[in-house]
Amino acid sequence: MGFRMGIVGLPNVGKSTLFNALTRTAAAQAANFPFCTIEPNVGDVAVPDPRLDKLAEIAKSKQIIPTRMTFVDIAGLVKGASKGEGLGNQFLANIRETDAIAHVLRCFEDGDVVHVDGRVDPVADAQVIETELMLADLESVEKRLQNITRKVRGGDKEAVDQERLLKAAHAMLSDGKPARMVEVADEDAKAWKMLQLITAKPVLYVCNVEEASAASGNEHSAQVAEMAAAEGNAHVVISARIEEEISQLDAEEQAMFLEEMGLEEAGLDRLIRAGYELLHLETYFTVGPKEARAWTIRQGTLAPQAAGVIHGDFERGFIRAETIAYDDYVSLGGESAAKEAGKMRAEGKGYLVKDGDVMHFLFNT
Ligand SMILES: Nc1nc2c(ncn2[C@@H]2O[C@H](COP(=O)(O)OP(=O)(O)O)[C@@H](O)[C@H]2O)c(=O)[nH]1
Ligand SMILES: [Mg+2]
Repeated sequence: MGFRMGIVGLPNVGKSTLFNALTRTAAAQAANFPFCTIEPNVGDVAVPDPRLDKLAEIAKSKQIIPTRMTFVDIAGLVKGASKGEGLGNQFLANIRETDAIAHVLRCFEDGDVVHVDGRVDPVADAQVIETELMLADLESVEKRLQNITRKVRGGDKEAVDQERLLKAAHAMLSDGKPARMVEVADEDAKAWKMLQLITAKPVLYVCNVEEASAASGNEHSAQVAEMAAAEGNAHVVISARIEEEISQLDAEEQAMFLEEMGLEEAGLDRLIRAGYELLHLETYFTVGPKEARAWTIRQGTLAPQAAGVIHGDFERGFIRAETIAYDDYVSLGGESAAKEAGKMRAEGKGYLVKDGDVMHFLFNT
């Protein structure tokens, strides 16, 4: 189903450095994966998951296929972008198509790299970008409110619902607040998402710090952490420079380098995982001698829809799922042992798939 994360931020904050590191690492890891088409600013990235390696080891799977996320490097966001400055409308269209936003903030001091406003102040930068995005949303909401009036007068039920949501967004945005602060009822969730408001998307702040602060952050990233917490958004601390260097090393060199820098894992792994959490995504696995594979679903997905991620036929002809929890699979040492121990469950259409489930689907064709 393809989850997309848009990388935004002011110019010169390290977006492209980060994007290139992400995709280069992914390309290196993915040498034996067939789908790694990478457009200049769109990259497919494997989601790191040690559980998958563990399952493959137990099942002696020939191939390991991680699940993937897409990152888009969105350039051209500057003050005035909502009025068409910078790349203007083109970048706005790019952002609308994403599921979440990774907002890169410059938290490093470096006299050689010009800051557009001549100072390092990530909280102020965040506000500049957020303001542009809110203005862009406000404009699109106003346009749509105008376009919809005739249908509303005609009594079109869908249009009436849409107008109600647009008005709620309009009130919030006019108040200088992002659309994500609108409380949306469950039954409106779908229509709300269809509005594709940029400031309704969840945000992950990415604090780009200098190399020496990669492990512990600095005073700038601390301010961002405070802001993110107050807003209910997430944040990660990363050094794009370090990630760039790491992306050029092989696995063994990477491990040594990380230890030297006092880091437990590459920042990119943390970033990808944070994106995964932000989007409320979960993973289930299919495991056999041929391949061990991870699949992405949203939290709260039922078994037939989870099966549908593999193939539409699996969902349409769904009969049942044979399921083993990850911990059972690992502690008992594989599928047949789990089955003997009575840990392989037969689950029907109403089963809520859990993160880490090892699944086998039975279906009619
Ligand atoms: N010192 C330092 N420079 C960085 C860091 N990240 C990016 N840069 C530099 O900042 C400049 C702009 O980076 P770029 O990734 O092109 O920024 P973008 O405009 O946001 O895409 C480049 O010269 C990078 O080498 C960092 O962590 N530390
Ligand atoms: Mg760039």
